[in-house]
Amino acid sequence: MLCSCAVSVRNLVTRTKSLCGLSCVGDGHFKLSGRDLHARSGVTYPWGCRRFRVILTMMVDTGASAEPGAVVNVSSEREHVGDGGYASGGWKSEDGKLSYGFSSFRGKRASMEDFFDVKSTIIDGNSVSLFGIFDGHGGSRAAEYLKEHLFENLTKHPLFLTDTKLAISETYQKTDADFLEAERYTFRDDGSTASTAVLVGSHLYVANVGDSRAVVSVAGKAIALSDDHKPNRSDERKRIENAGGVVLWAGTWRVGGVLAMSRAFGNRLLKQYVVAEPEIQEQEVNEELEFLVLASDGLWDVVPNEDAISLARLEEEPEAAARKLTETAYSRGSADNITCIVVRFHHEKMDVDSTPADDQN
Ligand SMILES: *[C@@H]1O[C@H](CO)[C@@H](O)[C@H](O)[C@H]1NC(C)=O
Ligand SMILES: *[C@@H]1O[C@H](CO)[C@@H](O)[C@H](O)[C@H]1NC(C)=O
Ligand SMILES: *[C@@H]1O[C@H](CO)[C@@H](O)[C@H](O)[C@H]1NC(C)=O
Ligand SMILES: CC(=O)N[C@H]1CO[C@H](CO)[C@@H](O)[C@@H]1O
Repeated sequence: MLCSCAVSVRNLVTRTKSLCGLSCVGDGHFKLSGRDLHARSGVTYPWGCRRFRVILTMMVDTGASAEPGAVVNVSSEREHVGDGGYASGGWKSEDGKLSYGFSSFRGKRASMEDFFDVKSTIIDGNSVSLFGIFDGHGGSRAAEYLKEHLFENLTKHPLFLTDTKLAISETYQKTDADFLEAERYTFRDDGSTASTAVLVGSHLYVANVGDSRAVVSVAGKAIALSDDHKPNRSDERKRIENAGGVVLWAGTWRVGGVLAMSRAFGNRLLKQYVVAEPEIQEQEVNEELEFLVLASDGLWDVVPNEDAISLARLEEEPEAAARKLTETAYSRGSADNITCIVVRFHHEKMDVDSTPADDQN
């Protein structure tokens, strides 16, 4: 199953709605949904097909759900990462008000448990964009389930436009219950974080479960829009203890001495204590709001919020910013999965229409 393929693909333009099949044909040559894909000349890279597939699935899905024909970059330019690599891509909204980029780095360990999802759509005349990072633990099933279902179900919630916070909260918890039900007869106990940002018109809702994090740049200043769910947060410890649980030190603070976060999707065995109820913060998208960074703890463990904002600010394109962040986290020694999304808000575009023409300059 793990055939070795030397792969270096750039600028993979795809209109594929979903990834039906990726197969490895030979060095630098594979088939995707029956189409031949050849690695461009340049850097070649030994990637196991199965690993590559995980990353490619995320990317192709994301590119396609954002906009058919979106250009998605798959690149692997790091020479010194053993058999690792990273993937990135970007997209700009039709009205030019929003652009985003993502970057995902496999890290030093064996398998990828980070997933992400981006959707952009119009509901009853309102433009809606959704961004999410799902960092799995104990397996990738919970994170993958969230990617598949969370946003789909959220946008179908009857109160999505009128009471977005309630819709988010209910959908998070119902999706957790659905996942546990779907996994009922397995002997698995996968879990996942979810850090999501939902933009409805000019209102941003950031919801968090677990220790992925959302940070915005407001006039160059880093402001966290989520507070990590760590077991030693005093309110979280209290909640867990009130439910009959314990927080123990085992290398770090852990629920029941096991899990190093206090809320998560999945984690059936700790469910009484480790809930999927999100904390939600709101932010108006005004002139001062420059961009948003969502990332898994692979980034935040080694890159403080302020550094992330000042690094991302150096790059014009959100894809380049996302790549810079994952590269920095890697070079600072992060050994975990690193995935981040950078969303840039373009205010000039809004101004063009509302500012009277000034041709005397
Ligand atoms: C893809 O990568 C190329 C070269 O690295 C870059 O010029 C291009 O802008 C990237 N495309 C997107 C959509 O980010
Ligand atoms: C999501 O949608 C599916 C299919 O429409 C439904 O079965 C499921 O109960 C929904 N889950 C949530 C959390 O709304
Ligand atoms: C929780 O514990 C970690 C060490 O694992 C420490 O760095 C952090 O400051 C603690 N947080 C709180 C809120 O006590
Ligand atoms: C490639 C990589 O870093 N994989 C790791 C992703 O994170 C999970 C959970 O921390 C690890 O189990 C994987 O090995």
